[in-house]
Amino acid sequence: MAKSILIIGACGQIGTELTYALREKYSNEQVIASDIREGNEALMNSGPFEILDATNYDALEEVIAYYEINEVYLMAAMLSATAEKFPMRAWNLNMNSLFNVLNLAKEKKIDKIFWPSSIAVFGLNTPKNNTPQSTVMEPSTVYGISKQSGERWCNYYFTKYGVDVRSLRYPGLISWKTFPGGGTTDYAVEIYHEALFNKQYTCFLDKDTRLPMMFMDDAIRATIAIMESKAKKLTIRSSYNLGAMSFTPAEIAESIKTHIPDFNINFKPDFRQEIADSWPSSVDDSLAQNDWDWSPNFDLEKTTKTMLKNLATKN
Ligand code: AKB
Repeated sequence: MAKSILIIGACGQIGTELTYALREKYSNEQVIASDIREGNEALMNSGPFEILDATNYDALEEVIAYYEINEVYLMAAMLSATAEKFPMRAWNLNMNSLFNVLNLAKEKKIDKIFWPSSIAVFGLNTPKNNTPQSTVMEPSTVYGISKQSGERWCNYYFTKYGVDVRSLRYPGLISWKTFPGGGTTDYAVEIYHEALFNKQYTCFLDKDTRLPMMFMDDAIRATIAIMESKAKKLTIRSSYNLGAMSFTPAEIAESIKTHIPDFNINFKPDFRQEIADSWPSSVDDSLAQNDWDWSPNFDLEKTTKTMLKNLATKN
């Protein structure tokens, strides 16, 4: 049977670029985009789209049957900063959507699932530098708790029911096509927009807050790579650590200043500082490197150059 892919949360920061990438790789008709609301014009015009609430099992089952879907990428989630404001809504969205997809796979209505986890699964007692794949995990945010629980459920469904679920612990993701929404690492996208158009940015994290980050092209490449890996190569069915670069707000500002010398940054940490302080500074992704040959293409310098160039021509 030809591959038929459903992307849930296709209008978000990752979903948008994943939809474009998968449509390019396969065909527009083979990749069904879905979200709770419509996305930008380019996405809406690039292939089939369904309004879909992933917490509604029946609606999800209907779309899967109609398009004869065999692979699902579940990208809908409430991110760390917003989830702190709406804990129960975040828990319901992040967990129920995952259970719906896992149960559809358990009932053999789909063959393969991608579900994103995050560096938010770690907490204050986790080793901060080069954080191992398996270590202390005591997340202190609603989002982190939902991602850690989700990882355990993914592993459980794989072990008990043979569900082919694959997952990555994304670091902060930097992109120019779509804004992130409600995350703690969003500053690393905002800063490029503000530097380019206002030459001034007030950062909501402190200047020395070092976090793992990744350019979106690398994240999309990793996502497709793990989905295309042979099942027998995958030794982790909870979620893989995934790394590319780590930097502080002061360092990204310096990198921007090499292109925009009169850019000025100041720092006014808010409630997101506490979230960032509980996360790793860098992660050890050697299992991803060994199991499915992961290696990133973008460092901070290349990210800055690409972001500024594309934002300048886009607007
Ligand atoms: C967030 O900041 O909440 C996300 C993440 C690191 O998972 N970008």
